[in-house]
Amino acid sequence: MCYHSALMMAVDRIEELREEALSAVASVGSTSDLESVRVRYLGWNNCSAELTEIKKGIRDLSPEERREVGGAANKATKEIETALAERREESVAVAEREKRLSSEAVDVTLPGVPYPKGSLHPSLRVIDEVVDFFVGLGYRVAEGPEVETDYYNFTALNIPPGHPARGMQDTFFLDEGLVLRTHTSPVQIRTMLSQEPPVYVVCPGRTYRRDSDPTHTPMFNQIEGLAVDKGLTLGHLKGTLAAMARHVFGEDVSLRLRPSYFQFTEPSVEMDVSCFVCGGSDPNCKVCRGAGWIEMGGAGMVDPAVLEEVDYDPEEYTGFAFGFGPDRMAMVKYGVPDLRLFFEGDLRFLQQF
Ligand code: FA5
Repeated sequence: MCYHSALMMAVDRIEELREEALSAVASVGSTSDLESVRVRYLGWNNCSAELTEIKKGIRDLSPEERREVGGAANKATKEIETALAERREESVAVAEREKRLSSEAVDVTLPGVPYPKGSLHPSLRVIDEVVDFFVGLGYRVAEGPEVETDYYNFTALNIPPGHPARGMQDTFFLDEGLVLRTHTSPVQIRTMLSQEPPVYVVCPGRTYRRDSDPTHTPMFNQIEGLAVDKGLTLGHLKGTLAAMARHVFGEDVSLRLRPSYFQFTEPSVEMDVSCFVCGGSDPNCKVCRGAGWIEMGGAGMVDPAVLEEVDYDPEEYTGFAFGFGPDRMAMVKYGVPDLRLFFEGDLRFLQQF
């Protein structure tokens, strides 16, 4: 064999071994297989590999042959070592990732963390029932601001500055001319100023007075109602309120109107419902305390002075208005002895409803 073909065979064989080794490295599936490939192609201790054998034979070659075969063998060895190192790193990274995945695994079959379920506040339940009733009759829901001007809260309701009726509602005064509204009646004025009659609105909302005892809290809810139309009478007021009381307290209750006084209604009445617990038969009844009647709120025919204030013609239109305390209604309905419990935010109390 001539010098050139022997040299070419050795170089070709090195190239073959390099390719074989690289594809073996690329296809191994475990670190132990990787080690076998290394031993097979690069040898280990006494275990010689073909490439190492070729390298050993280099010393018997002429200087030119040595350079060529040695260069090819060193290059192949380096490439195989690099490929082996890369695969080893890869497999370490894969192993680490697998370890992390299994240690951080989430058991999707475990039950979730339950969120505590809330319940409707007793006052809100009554407000919803009353509002639903009036919406069913065709009333619209109207709202107004809790920080109110003196004009809407008092003056427009026929309670001018200095009038003794202002003293009946212990007021929280804010800046000049502003108050925390003491009732929802200012919404009557805002509604009438914003539209022409006929008016049928129901206005739930928070109100404020400097009060605190078992039946009075500084913040409480009211529900106002206002109807202005041609030919409305006290009879319409009584019929409407009686139907509302039956809706909230049950079919057997009846309504009683007592003469009263409000600066913005004339005549004015106080409305009571018959006791739905004892019907007046139990002198020791916890709800009506033997009276047979439970007070619900104030009402009356809209005073002509108020209609004039909002530019409605009192000769053409009449109206009735009413204002209940839904917190007091809830107290009676659910038998709660102290109104202050409603606003302390104690979950043990609120979860009972
Ligand atoms: C008024 O506030 C009138 N605006 C009601 C009204 C409207 C009359 C329309 C005529 C026409 P009074 O001050 O009586 O009225 O309050 C009405 C209801 O609010 C009371 O019956 C009571 O149920 C409730 N209330 C009043 N003050 C408190 C308080 N501090 N805590 C809880 N409820 C209260």
